Amino acid sequence: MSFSLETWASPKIAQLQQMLLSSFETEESILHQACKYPLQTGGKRIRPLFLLATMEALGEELSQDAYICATALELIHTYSLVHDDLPCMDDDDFRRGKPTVHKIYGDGNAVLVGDAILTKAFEILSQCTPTHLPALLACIGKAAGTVGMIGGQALDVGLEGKITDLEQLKQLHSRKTGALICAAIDLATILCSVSEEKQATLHQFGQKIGLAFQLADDILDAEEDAKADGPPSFVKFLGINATAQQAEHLLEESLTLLNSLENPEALRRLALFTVKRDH
Ligand code: GRG
Repeated sequence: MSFSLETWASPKIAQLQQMLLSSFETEESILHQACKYPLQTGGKRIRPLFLLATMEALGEELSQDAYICATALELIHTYSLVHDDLPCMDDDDFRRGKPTVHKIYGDGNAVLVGDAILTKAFEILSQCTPTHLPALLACIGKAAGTVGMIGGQALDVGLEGKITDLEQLKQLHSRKTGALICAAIDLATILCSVSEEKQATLHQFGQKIGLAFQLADDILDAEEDAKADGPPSFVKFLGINATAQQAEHLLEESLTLLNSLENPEALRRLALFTVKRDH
């Protein structure tokens, strides 16, 4: 029987959704309602799915710890979107076709919502079994922090100066977008206690597919990004065809890194989706 990514992913997304929302259901309040809003507007859940697919590729059961880490990652991704949409950052009125958090609750409250969702990620992580907890915390903190997502965003807003070459652009996106995707793979290798060699190979996979995700994103946003006053993007630096070629190349390289894994079908299909997606 042929493998369907949708059939594979949908029960996992349902379980994740329940965990994402239950963290804000301990009491009824407008703050909790506002925190649940960006968790209820859809989203591909690609980071959690990468984590779960990597565990499966390594031949491991999807444990409660796996779902806890997957939930924490999605919470961090969600907070970054809430803050990124604010008028002081990207100033977006809509995300996933729905009004952004600040459009509904106001700018200050959207800052609080982002902060609360980020903080919840670490509260939830604390429920992991203690064995791997220090390594899991270090991994997720680093990926979300100054040498990861926030560092990438700082480069994007020009804090360190203008992005003038392709290497700088790669660094920006490897941090801003790639780091959290790579963390999904790294977290799975920590949970599965794999050898250093396997960890390094899968980390390389994560770096390549994380960057490929951004190249695909730039192609999807090509019209917007190509504008002279648009954000620094691969399409702007390379043109659309070369960007697509680079994405394809990264995909091929990343797929070869999965060859020795026990059960890599879902991970392979997720990598393909990352580059070939239409949303
Ligand atoms: C504000 C701290 C802070 C960080 C913001 C990740 C980020 C840094 C901003 C998001 C803006 C953006 C559109 C980045 C490009 C790639 C990206 C992360 C797209 C959104 O991720 P998807 O496609 O979103 O996984 P869904 O909606 O599927 O969850």
